[in-house]
Amino acid sequence: MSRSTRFFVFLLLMASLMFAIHVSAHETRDNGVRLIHPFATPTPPGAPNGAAYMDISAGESPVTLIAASSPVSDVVEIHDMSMKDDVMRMHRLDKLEVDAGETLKMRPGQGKHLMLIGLKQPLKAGDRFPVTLEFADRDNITLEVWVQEANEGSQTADQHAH
Ligand SMILES: [Cu+2]
Repeated sequence: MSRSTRFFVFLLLMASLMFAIHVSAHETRDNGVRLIHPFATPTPPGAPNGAAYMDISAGESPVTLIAASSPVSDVVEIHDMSMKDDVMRMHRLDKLEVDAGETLKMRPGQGKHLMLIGLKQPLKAGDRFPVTLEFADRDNITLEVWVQEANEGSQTADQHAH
């Protein structure tokens, strides 16, 4: 292969790699925070609530999430889960703090999540919808959330958040 052919092949490889990353995962970077692969799990028809997950990666300063909202539900609350009397329960948090240099991974069934309360329609795999995050220490950020099965969304986030 000539030098220029090799370079062309290299460019093609890079382009296809970037395309592959682009179609399988997404993230938003803003002012020292990375919001990696926001996703929500599908809901059955008539389900009142849904849940959304993402990785929040803080840069040189901490990140404090204080509220969220979305057009798909009446309310969005920050939730955590805990065991009480052998039953897993959810409770609302006033805020969610991520220390500088740390990454918080939200995963289905594992604790922290955004609760979409009062869904206006079922969430179907393949749908996308916006969520706006409100922070104590920075401007609001609006993200696109992808509706994916729990396994698919979690695996994609894990691969992306290295
Ligand atoms: Cu919840």
